[in-house]
Amino acid sequence: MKKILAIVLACAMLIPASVFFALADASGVSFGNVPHVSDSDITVDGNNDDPAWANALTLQINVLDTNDSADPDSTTFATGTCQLLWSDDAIYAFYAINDPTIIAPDPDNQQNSPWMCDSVELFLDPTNGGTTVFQYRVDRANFPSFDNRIDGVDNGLTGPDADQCPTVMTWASRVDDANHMYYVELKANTAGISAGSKVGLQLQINDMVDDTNREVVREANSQDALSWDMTMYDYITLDATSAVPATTAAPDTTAAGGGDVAATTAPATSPTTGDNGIVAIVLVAIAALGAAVVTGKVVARKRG
Ligand SMILES: [Ca+2]
Ligand SMILES: [Ca+2]
Repeated sequence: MKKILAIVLACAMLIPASVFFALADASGVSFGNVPHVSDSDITVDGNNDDPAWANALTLQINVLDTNDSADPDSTTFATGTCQLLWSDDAIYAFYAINDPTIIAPDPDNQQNSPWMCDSVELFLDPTNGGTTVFQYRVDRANFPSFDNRIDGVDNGLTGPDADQCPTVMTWASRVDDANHMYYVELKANTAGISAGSKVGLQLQINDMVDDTNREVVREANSQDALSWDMTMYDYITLDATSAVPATTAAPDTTAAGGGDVAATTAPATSPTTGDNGIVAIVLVAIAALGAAVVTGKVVARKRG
């Protein structure tokens, strides 16, 4: 028995570290819990003043992608936040982006290479399975585009000329050029999700710094996953807790026939952040066991 164990361990030591991470890829670690809304709670108008937004999970987008950026040493690039909510058939995202270089989107780029426009992207893997991902993009001029990988197959870019974006998303952007800000509110139709679902997630800012050069900025994640590295995504957890603040009527202390009854709002339970460290340790342990008998696969990367 000891001899068999020694052989197994010896074989495991010969397996490159990348294989361990490839095996750990499929599940990732949690960005945190996302609270629930009804579709009627959110008006997609480019403003996050719907009350539920106050209780959304908020992630920072502030890590420069040094592989895809024109200047991987840049220290001045767009950064921002993304708030997240979910309903029974969609993921909602609200982006607030500070972009120091205001570049009007080029119409040809919008149609053919929309990632070369100041824009935000949301990548969703509804099953966190690492093979099927939906990409939703809106630029600062409110131009949408959509792409996907179904079982790893690229089905091509969808833009408004194809009149297909409204079938998969609802979007609205708002620009505040005076403060170098723009905002995008997005409803990304996402079939099959329910409370408890783990949804693979990637966030991206495309920051044009001039007409032809782009900086790419993403959220911090456990494996430095980039846009289409879907086997390496971390995930959000969909929580049944309502994001809508409960409204309670204040007691009427005035005499009969008296004044107005004021309504007050109580905050819903704040979303919690997952314990990435513990999960990562468990995943690495599981991957190490699996690595002895399973070989990793090479994932082709395509940037967009
Ligand atoms: Ca709104
Ligand atoms: Ca820019």
